Amino acid sequence: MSVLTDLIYGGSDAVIGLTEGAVNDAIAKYGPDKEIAFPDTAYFFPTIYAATGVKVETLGTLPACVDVMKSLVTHEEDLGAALNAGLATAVGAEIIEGLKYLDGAQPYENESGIGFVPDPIIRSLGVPLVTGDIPGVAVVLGSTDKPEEAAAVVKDYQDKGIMTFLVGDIIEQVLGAGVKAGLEYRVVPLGHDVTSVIHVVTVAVRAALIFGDVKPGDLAGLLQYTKDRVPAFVNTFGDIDAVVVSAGAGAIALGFPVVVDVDLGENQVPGALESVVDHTQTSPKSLELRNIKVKAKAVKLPVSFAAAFEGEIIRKNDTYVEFDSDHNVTAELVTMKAADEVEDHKITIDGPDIPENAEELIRLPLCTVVDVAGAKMQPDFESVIERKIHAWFNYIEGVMHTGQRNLFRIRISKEAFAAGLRLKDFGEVLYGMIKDEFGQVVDKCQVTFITDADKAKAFLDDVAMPRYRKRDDRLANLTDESVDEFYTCILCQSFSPAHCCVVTPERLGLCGAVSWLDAKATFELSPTGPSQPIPKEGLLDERLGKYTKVNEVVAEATHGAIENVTLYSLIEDPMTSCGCFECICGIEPMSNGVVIVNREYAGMTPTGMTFGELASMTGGGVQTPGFMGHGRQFIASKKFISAEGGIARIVWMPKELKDDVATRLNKTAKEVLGIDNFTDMIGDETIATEPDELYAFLESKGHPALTMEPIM
Ligand code: SF4
Ligand code: NI
Ligand code: CU1
Repeated sequence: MSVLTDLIYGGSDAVIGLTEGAVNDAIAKYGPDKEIAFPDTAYFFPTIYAATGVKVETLGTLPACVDVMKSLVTHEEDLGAALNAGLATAVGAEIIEGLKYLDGAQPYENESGIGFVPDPIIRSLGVPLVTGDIPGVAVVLGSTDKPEEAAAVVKDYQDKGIMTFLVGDIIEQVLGAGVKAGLEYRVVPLGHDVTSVIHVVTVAVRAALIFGDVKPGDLAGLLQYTKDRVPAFVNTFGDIDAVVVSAGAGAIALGFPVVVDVDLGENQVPGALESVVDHTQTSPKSLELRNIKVKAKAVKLPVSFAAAFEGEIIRKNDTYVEFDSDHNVTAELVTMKAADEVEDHKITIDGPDIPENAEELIRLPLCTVVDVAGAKMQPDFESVIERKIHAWFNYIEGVMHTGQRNLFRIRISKEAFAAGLRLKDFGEVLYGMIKDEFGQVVDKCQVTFITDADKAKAFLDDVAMPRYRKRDDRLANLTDESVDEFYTCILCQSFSPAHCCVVTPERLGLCGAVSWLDAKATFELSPTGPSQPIPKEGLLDERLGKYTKVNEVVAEATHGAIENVTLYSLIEDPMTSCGCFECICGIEPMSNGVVIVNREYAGMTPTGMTFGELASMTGGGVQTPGFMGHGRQFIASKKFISAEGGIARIVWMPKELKDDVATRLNKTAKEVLGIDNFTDMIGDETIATEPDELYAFLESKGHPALTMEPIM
């Protein structure tokens, strides 16, 4: 036997032994009927479920799973057989980790890792993954005597937006060397035991089930999906033992290359298992092996500038300067100008710059004024560009931006200011990113920061507010009837190969990130890109929103997977879902209406299903009548399931969602139903989570759904 296969089998045998022992102990202690589950997932033990179709719900199911593990370990010499043994190790790791959650235990609570990643987080990663905002997923495990070098590798991934999961003592080593960690920084400690590496494997496995419509039990389909569509790879630091090698074999079976920092000599498997002893080459080699391409940065700053810093929070005590609308005039405005009115790359500060050496928190007014000119620029694209300011400023390490237009807050941390970050750098960010992302329509771009209080006030009143109002009027009049074309969006096909969103003025993409204006701009920026126009032709049924042309274009975009799709129905050929939807709506039969649940809500709903369970009813680009993913914005739309009676069908939402959409939803309800404060009639978790309680509440409020014709 080769050293490599020897190690793999040795590791698998060890893990089988551990797993069998742990299962037997647990059954002896709790009995075979004891329920077992990972937190907040609709996919049971995901690896076992995806690979075999078996739903692990009680301890009694596990001995058969151990038998499957054993059957995978043949001790045959060839590499393919050894990789199967690696899969057995993954199954064993899943069982060992799953047993830690017995009795509702939170095994990672007092550890520096997070353990099992709940379904909603995976769904929330859909959009950043498809847009390349997260270009890849790194698993870094082991222990090193060169913490600085390991930290440099992880920092490099962070700088590139790669999501990095840490396993083992490397967690403290990398964090100790100053890397900021947490989901919001895209550096996520999983746990200390090697088996916790399964928590990233189940993310990949669930991506196949959620987005890829891979059927449970289709092992070949699963392995093909993870190999082709999950851009993950593994780096190990320090000595590797049999269990690590065997887990690595599991990763290779899933299509994830493994780079180790010890010299394996002739035991390397080119493209799958390679030695890189020089840590400066770990990242480049890993990216090369997984074919991950990272775009060169459009901006250079004294601090990091990366999507990984988007979620960073700056606390008040750490803030050097704050621009916020509670204390001062603020505005952000992108305006289209004539070419001769714009001087390319001019950055001006009109008023005082941020004072140096301040002892106390500084507050200043700020109007961020961006003028753009270009032959192909359109006024409709102003707001599309303007909304990106939020993300771009957040990419700056040590900067937090919330809000938009005249209501926002920007904080610059003391650390970032000390590192040399100044207002003019914000101008470089805007200039660089606008040219990078909107270069097709923007030929010239200039930026002015108004910090003088009087001038800022004048700008807000005389220029910005009238412009915002004009745009709002345009949006209010932008209906599905008022335009000549809709747009497709197939960005999510990289994960969900058969999915296509149809984006209309009144129905944005289900991820909530793509409005009709966005899709239109995307088409202008890249005419052969993910958004294509659909001429509004061949109306077949107005109530359903059914068009010959929509069907044709969607059939083409999904390679024939979907041939009929309606824009406004939940029941008849509803739009497909990829998996990254902000909300899911589903029928609640007793009250003859629908519940809408947002991804963030972890509790129970009156349908007897959680968000994750409802969400698992659809996805992967399939149509499931009665279940539909959609954006938050869509809830207040006159087109929301209008074929079934529209918003009058909404009987329940989590409170946070209800409050969030209340103003707009109530406005629509007043207009179309003649009802004041409609949201007061809608249940939430503080009112009812059981269907009969909900029914009683709705009855007491006279909710319209109760007297409408049967929904199905
Ligand atoms: Fe994905 Fe649809 Fe959003 Fe496009 S609009 S990114 S396809 S969810
Ligand atoms: Ni520790
Ligand atoms: Cu999606």
